[in-house]
Amino acid sequence: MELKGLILLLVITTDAIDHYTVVNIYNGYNEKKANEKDHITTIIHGNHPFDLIGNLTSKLDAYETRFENLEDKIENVTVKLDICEAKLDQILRSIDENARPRDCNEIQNLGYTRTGVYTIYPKPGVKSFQVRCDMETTTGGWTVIQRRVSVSDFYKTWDEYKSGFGDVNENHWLGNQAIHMITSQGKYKLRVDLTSMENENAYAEYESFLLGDTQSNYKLSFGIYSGNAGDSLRRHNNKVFSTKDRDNDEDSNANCAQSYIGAWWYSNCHDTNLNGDYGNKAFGKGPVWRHWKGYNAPLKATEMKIRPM
Ligand SMILES: [Ca+2]
Repeated sequence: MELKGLILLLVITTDAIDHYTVVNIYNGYNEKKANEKDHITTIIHGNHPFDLIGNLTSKLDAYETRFENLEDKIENVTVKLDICEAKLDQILRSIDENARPRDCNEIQNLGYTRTGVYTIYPKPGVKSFQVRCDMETTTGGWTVIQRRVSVSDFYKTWDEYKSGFGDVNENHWLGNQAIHMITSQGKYKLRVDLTSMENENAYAEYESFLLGDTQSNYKLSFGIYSGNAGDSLRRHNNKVFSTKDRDNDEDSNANCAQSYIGAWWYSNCHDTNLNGDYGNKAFGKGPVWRHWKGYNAPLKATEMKIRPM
């Protein structure tokens, strides 16, 4: 009775409160509640902490597999790059070797058949230099180390003989340093071509021709002789180089280089003096080859040349 009376009183007195407002408030409350319920359901059933860990683990597994695959791929690429690098290296080396002949024999092997001046590269890291290549005598491929074909001054100093002098195409000494470098890169033979004032020719060849380094004073060594000029160089085997300003010879009383106006591997002087005074007919002073024309017959032309054995 009392409740009915209250409601009636409310309906009568609160004319301002709309029926629909009450309904809306009620519906809103229900809706909110349902949403919260859904939310809680989602938390409990959909994203349960164990499910989250499971999901993460399987995702990590997948990533691990992908990383492993990537690792394999990188390894494959690395191996392929290594192979490419090795091939490139090989190609570069062969280009290098072909483009950088070490002596006239290698120039000949590249197909050059004309006698003349060429550039050789005897040692990596050492500056290239020009040489005269004799492509005609016997097999060709000779690197000329000494040449005299006309009046020429060969009475030079130690340093000049060390680094070489003259015109590579004409009268010249290639240089003890260069001869040392070339002959220490393989086994070489020496050939000496001689022309007399009467235009006769003779030659001498020596196996295993080698010039030592500067510390050895460019010590000369060689093996078996062959030829028709006679074995005049034999006396100079295992001797060291002397010049007018550097007496390394076996003559304790004099400097053979000064006595015979030359520079050579003198012992107690010589049996041949190819760097002697051009045209000089005095005993042993000219460019002579004792066993062919004797001490008093300076030669018109001389050429010393080397090639691999
Ligand atoms: Ca001496």
